[in-house]
Amino acid sequence: MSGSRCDGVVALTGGVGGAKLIWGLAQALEPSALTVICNPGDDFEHLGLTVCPDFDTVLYTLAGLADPERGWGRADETWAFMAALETLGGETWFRLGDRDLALHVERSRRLAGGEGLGTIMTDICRRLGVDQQVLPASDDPLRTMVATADGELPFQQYFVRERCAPAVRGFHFAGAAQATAHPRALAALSDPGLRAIVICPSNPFISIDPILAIPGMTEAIRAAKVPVVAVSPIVGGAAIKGPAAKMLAELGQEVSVRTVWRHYGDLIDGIVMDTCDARLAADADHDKLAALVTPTVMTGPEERIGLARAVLAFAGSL
Ligand code: FO1
Repeated sequence: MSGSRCDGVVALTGGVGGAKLIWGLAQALEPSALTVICNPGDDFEHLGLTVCPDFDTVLYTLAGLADPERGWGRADETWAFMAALETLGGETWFRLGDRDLALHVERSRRLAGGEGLGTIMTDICRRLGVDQQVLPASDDPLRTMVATADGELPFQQYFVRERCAPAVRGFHFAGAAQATAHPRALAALSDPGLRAIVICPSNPFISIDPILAIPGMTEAIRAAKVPVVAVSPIVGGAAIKGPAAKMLAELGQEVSVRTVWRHYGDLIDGIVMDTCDARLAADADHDKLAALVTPTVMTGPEERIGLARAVLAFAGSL
C-alpha cells in the first residue's frame, strides 16, 4: 500500500481489546496505511486534567509502553503521586501513575492553551515513536453517561468507582450532537486509497457507538463504499474483558456475537467470530452477512498479528 497518508485501513476502536488488534494491524500494514479513530466517550475531567483512556491505551500499546496486566496505563509505572495525594485526602478512586500523569499534565496544559486534542495527540504520538495516524473521533468533548437502576452516572464513575455494579438501563452520549467529527478522520474515510474499515473487538454499546453518534461519522463510513468488518468482542457467550456480557444481559440482549452483528446492522459487510462460535456462522449467512470464523482471542503477539492478517484478508475478499 502506498500513496497519501490516509490510504489503506481505518480502524474504529475502544480500549484494551481493540488496542491489541490495532497493534496487530500496525505490524501488518505500512504506518502510513493505518488510521485509528478512538472512542472519546470514556474521556473525562479528573483532578483538573483531561483523561482520554481509550486513546492513551492505543498510544501506549503502539509505543510499546502499555502495561500488559492492567491493560491501561504504562508498564514502567510508579505511584508516588497517588500515594502523596492520598496523604492529602485527595481523590484516589481513579489512579494516575507518575509517568502517565506527565502525559495528562502536558495534554491538559496544551488544551488550556487552545490547541485541538487531535493536534496535541498527533504530536505526542510522534514523540513516543508512534507513526500511525491515531485520532480522537472529535476534538469536542463527548462524554458517555450510563443510565443505571441507581440513576445516571458519568462513565468512569460507573466503570471504575462503582466497578460496573449498578444494573445498566441504557447510554447517553452527552455532547455527541454538538460534536464535529475530526476532519482528519473524515479525510481518511474519504481517501481514494481506503480499502477497508475495521471495527475492533470493542464494546459496541460503549466503545463504538459514541464514535458513530458524532454527526457525519456513520454517513462517512457508508459513503466510503469499502468493506466494513467488525470483530466480535463476545466469544462463546462471554466478553473477553470488561463489562460487555453483564451489560448485554442487563439490557435484555442475548450475550452472543449475533447481538454484535445485529447491533451494527447494515453498517457492516462482514463479522469476524471466534472458532468456538462457528455454529453461528450459518445465522450470519441467514442475515445476509459474510462471516469469518477464526481464532480471535489475542493471548500474545502472534495471535494479534494472525487476527489482523485474517481480518484484512477477509475484508479484501468482500
Ligand atoms: N481503570 C481502572 O479500573 N482503575 C483505574 O484507576 C484506572 C485509571 C486509569 C488511568 C488512566 C487511563 O488511561 C485509564 C485508566 N483506567 C483505570 C482504565 C479505564 O477506566 C478503562 O479501562 C477504560 O475507560 C475502558 O476502556
